[in-house]
Amino acid sequence: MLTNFNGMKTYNTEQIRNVVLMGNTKSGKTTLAEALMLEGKVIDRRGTVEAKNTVCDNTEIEQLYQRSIYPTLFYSEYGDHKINFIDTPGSDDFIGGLISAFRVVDSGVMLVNGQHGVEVGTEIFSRYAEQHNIPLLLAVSQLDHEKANWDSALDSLKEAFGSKVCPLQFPVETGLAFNAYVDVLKMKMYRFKEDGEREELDIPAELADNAEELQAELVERAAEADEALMEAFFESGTLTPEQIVQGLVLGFRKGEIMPLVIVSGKKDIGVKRLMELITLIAPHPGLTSAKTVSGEEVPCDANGASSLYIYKTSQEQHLGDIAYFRVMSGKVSEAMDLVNVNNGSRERISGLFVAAGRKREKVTELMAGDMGCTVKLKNAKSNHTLNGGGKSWEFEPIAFPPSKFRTAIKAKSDKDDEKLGEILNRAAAEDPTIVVEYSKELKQLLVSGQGEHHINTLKWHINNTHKTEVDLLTPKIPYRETITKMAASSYRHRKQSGGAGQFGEVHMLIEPYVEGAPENSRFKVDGKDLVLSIRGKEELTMEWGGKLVYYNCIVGGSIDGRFMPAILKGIMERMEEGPLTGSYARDINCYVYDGKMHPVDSNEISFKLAGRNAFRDAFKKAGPKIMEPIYQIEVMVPSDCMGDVMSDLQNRRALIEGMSSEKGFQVLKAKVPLAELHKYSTSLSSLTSGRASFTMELAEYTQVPADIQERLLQEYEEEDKDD
Ligand SMILES: Nc1nc2c(ncn2[C@@H]2O[C@H](COP(=O)(O)OP(=O)(O)OP(=O)(O)O)[C@@H](O)[C@H]2O)c(=O)[nH]1
Ligand SMILES: [Mg+2]
Repeated sequence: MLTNFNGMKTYNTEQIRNVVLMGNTKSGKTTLAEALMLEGKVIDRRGTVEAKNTVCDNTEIEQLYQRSIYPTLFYSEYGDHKINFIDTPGSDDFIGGLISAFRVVDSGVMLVNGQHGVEVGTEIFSRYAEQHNIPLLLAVSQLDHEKANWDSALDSLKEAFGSKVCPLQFPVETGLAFNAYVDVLKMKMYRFKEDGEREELDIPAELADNAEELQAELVERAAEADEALMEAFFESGTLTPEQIVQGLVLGFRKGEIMPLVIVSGKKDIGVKRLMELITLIAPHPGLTSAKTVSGEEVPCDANGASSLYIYKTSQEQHLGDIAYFRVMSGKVSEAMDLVNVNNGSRERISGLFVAAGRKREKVTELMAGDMGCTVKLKNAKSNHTLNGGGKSWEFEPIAFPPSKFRTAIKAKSDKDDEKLGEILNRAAAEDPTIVVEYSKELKQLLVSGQGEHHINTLKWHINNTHKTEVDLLTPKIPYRETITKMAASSYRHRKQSGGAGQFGEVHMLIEPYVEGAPENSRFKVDGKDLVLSIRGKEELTMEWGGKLVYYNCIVGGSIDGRFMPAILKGIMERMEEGPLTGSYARDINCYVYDGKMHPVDSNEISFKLAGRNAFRDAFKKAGPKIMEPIYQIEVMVPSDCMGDVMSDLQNRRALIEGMSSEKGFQVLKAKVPLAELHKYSTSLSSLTSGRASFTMELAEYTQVPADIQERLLQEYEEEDKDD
């Protein structure tokens, strides 16, 4: 059905365009992709999302949910050009696909649903595009929908992007009767018949004023893009069509103009024109260069050394791993030998393909700037660079946004533990926004991702593709323990059972460690002055943050020097398993200043235990407190949901730090304890019908409130009893 591939030409760099299709979920990207491929005769029939037969939503899970989850490479041909597109998911949960696409495209088409205008996805994704210097063409879709509203969609775009928005078209009518638009670059009207055939017509009199007004606006915007054009405009009062395009090209590439067009993928309206405009306005890859980790700029030049960059890998039955790449420099051809700079492995390009979803066509050569895929590489992952010509270029890795949702995961049956680890590692290699880690501290296997839906998709795969049952559990909170004041204690460990006994006695004093504070040697213990003479000092940085400073203040040989490391070992055991709740302890100065030995029974074990217990006792007397991780969060909320989001945050012990407004959204900054953030992305989504988004980052550790400390202490005691 979708196999009607025509013989593929080899396209030169200048004939190629690389474009990402992006936009809020359900804006119609995947549907538009079908129309783009039909126009380019890559397919001979359009599939639909509902019929589960589109090129881009080609996995079982995408068809199940009727939405895109992975970035999908496809191409179309227009005139002498080949346009490589990447259809991306519109849900924030799968943002990884869009971020990786940004690394290999040179421009983007942002679809905006004509029923809703700017949505949260439009807003978030355009911010990312700006960060990645990807210029955007705006395309209003679904104007054939009965609820479509062109005027309000246009207003919302102007509100979001200001004067950058530059309409090249407007619809004649919207809603069910939508079948025509006016193009103010061509100054023609285009009407589409039921069978998709396009008629070019003169602009009717009643639309002439509107068309002229928009054209005048367009001319001005084009003139502003360049001084020479501005002069030409002042001289003649207008610009020629070629000059307008020239201005559009310049303004677009500088990110100052966002041309606005109309498309309907479902009705195949404006699709050919969109391709034409892409070939006219969007930059070809030869105009770009890419940076390597060592800061070298590598121009995208077909005459350079061969180099390709893998931005995605996926797995298909019978085929194994497929690596999707962009040719960064030179030419890549079949049977070429390249070296993977990231791991030194030699790779042969045994099959070279262009791809439209799962449909691949074999080609012999791809030029700099083109995109394709290959199979059977030995050891290649996304972010890897493969070079020829003895080059050691390593292109900068894609920086993915930090995770927003974290859960603990466990195989239902213990025998599946190892298999689960393998599945997760593979999933993380295919989708780098999945982060897997085993927490020694929490004794849990944790997976993090961009949202609950993201993680549920992963769970679906584990269950369905890998036939492994798992449970998702609430992750434990990595509390920390520390002390607030000085305390001293002594502990005698003695054991006399049968043969050799055990004996060790340790006197110690602990106090809070404060970065940069002067060293203390005078203390008051039980009302008496205690002056320590510091003989040795060891400053240890804890793996989990914070310090332990271990002072040897033994005088007169009350404890032999050879036992000091054993005492430290005992203390470290309790640092690792804090005396209050078993969490990691941090930021303590510990002075060992006295003790006793037994000529026969003292050994390392005895001093380790004495040190361990003396530390525990001192800790409990030293105003101990439990610290919890606090995250800095930034929530982007549509103004009408602000109240609900605020009160929800207040129930989560949040400290609201500020609010600002940005392009029709409110940006809320707050500090929130991690313990209150479990499934926050899910709650936020339901409070705002998916119109909000947020980021979170560890900010600091602060003391938990007294009632919570009390509860945690009790819980630990109960647990201890169970043991
Ligand atoms: N009326 C109308 N409906 C459309 C049009 N394009 C897409 N749709 C419908 O809108 C829904 C979403 O379309 P998709 O193509 O899956 O949208 P998407 O942007 O790929 O969505 P995600 O993959 O979730 O990001 C489907 O039910 C389509 O049939 C259009 O031009 N007009
Ligand atoms: Mg889609």
